Amino acid sequence: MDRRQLLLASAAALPAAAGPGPAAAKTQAHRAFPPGFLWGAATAAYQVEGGWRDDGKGPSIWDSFAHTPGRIAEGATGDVACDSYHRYREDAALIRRLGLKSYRYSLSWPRLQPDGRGPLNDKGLDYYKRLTDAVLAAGARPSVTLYHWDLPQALEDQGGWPNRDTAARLAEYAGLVGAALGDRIDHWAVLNEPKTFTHLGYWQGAHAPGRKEPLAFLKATHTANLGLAMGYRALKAASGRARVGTVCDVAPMLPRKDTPADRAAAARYARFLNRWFLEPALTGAYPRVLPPDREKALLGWRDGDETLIRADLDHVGLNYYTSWTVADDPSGSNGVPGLNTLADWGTGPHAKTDNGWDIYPQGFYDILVDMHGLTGARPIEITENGASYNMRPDAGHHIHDSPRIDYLRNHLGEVRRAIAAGVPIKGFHCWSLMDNFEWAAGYTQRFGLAYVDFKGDLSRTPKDSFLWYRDVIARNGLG
Ligand code: IFM
Repeated sequence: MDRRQLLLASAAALPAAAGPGPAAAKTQAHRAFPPGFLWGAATAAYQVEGGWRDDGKGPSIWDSFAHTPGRIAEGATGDVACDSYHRYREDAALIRRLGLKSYRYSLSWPRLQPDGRGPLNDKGLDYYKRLTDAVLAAGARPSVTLYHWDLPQALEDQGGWPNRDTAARLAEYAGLVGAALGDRIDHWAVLNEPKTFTHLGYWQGAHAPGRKEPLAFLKATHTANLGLAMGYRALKAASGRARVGTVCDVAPMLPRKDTPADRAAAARYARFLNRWFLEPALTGAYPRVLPPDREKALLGWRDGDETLIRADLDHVGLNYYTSWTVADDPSGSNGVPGLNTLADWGTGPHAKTDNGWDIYPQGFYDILVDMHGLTGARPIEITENGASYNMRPDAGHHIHDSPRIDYLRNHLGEVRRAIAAGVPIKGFHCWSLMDNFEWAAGYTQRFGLAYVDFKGDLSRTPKDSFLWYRDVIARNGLG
């Protein structure tokens, strides 16, 4: 038995949360999920770890961005965040209490490679060994993302994602980490939401590194796709049992008006958002968005990239929150040649979450069925789904977040429907295990199942949604 099997076996000996009795199980059968469904929750390194300069960690673009006045709501930073770097055992206790079957987290690249190249930082590595062992001991499968947006600042200083060399750096990092942690971790994703970190980081400037350069942004998307495929190969070469995929955020694109022009714009934007970071790996080519005669130059495509960019991904992670509305914009004001759209995130006619995102569960089903057409028989996991609701503790220190329960119940219902329609969905990860640093919104938006007392002692308190989700997991279905 290797270390991972040993830890999982001892976790299996723990008392399980009570499941439903036989009568209840019968009436709930129609809401049951497939046996072995991987119920999970997710976090990401910069959003929870803190310890931003501990034990030799180098600065990331998010350290630099958050330390720049005016970038983050209320001047917040991830310097401390949930302090998971020191309190990961408390996180593991939440995992155990929920009965999670899978815990998705990310590795901080600059904690492991402070300058983005060269040998791994032993102390950083030691942290991820301890964290992973705690996750395994809590009974959950580690599901680990290599890159969730915290690029080493040293690599940004050399051009960042628009610089093609960043793909080679990512592959080096992937290989070293795969060799060092492959005894504990099987399930890997190379990237989290390449659409968001390239769009917001290099095109819109709202996220680190805060650049607004549409042409550099297009090159960044190509480097990310090369990095995915090269990182995939490096991980597999380093660890024979690694199952490697990637995580994409996807959304239905709704035409602003029911006109042929807006419908065509929505279809274009769908190719650019939902497929741009999967089709190159799976087919060796980009979906048609850019003018064909300029595509290679705009992306920095070189001969041979059609081979280099391919990766037969073992699984695909999809994140879903809300929908977009898209209008045709022949003026091309967004700066991306051929895209010709105006697009708004989170908009629509439905009720909103506390951060203003439209609640549209039906769109989840629609996009899952749509993406299945591209990903085929590959297992899909929902790697993120959840909602921001900012309820505070009441006098008895209870957090009554019933809107989050409604959100999750309705979205899980759509996942269940997609499974019944034949989409091979193997797991679901709630975003997030606990409240954390919500990027440009700082600590103003709470997505957690557990409340974190950011202004006090950083204690984690299960919300009503936590207890509800624990019961869903215990009965393997919606009640
Ligand atoms: O917090 C983020 C996460 O890092 C990536 N997906 C969306 C979440 C909510 O905005």
